[in-house]
Amino acid sequence: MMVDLFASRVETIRDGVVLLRAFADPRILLPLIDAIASVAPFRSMTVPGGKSMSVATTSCGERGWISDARGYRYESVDPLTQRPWPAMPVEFRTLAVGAASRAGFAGFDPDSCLINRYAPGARMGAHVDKDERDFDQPIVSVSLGLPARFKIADAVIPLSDGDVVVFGGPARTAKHGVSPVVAGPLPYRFNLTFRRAG
Ligand code: MD3
Ligand code: FE
Repeated sequence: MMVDLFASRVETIRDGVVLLRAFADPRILLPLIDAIASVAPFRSMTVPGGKSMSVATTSCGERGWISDARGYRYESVDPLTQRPWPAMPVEFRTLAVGAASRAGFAGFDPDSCLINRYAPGARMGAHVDKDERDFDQPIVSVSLGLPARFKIADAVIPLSDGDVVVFGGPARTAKHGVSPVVAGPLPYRFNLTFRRAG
């Protein structure tokens, strides 16, 4: 077997959950998020029950995740602007494909990047991601800004600025959520979620 010089940077939390600490560079990613949000603004989506999410979202790539009174789905046109979602920056794609590959998922081909913005107090309740077509492709999550406590099944993963987590295999359909974000020296926590949706 080939010697993996970067093996110490890869931590397996449980089967299918791989953590890459400080894998992403916020100085590169945050200005790109601002550029995307200037075209497709952050908004609080309404969930089918009628409440609005505490997390503000936007998307880039071929497909964007949306929620409204009719349910959750992916669409190629942003319902807010009636325009296609902004293209996925090549820096985003390179990061996501590289992280997946480091975690053992060769050939990840994301067509969607959901951008979640958490102000202090915002949270994401426990749920399963099941609006995608192909559960063989992993999900790559990039945390930026304020830290957060990420919960998956019975595990809690503290995530900080620049941490990347890859979820695949048996973890792909696991229940997960994010505890309320605590105020700190930065205004927000951002999470980039790369998926193969279609
Ligand atoms: C584990 N977002 O947008 S990303 C979501 O931090 C979502 O904003 C969280 O859960 C956030 O759906 C977590 C990490 C994540 C995404 C999808 C998963 C973890 C997952 C699917 C299966 C298992
Ligand atoms: Fe999720």
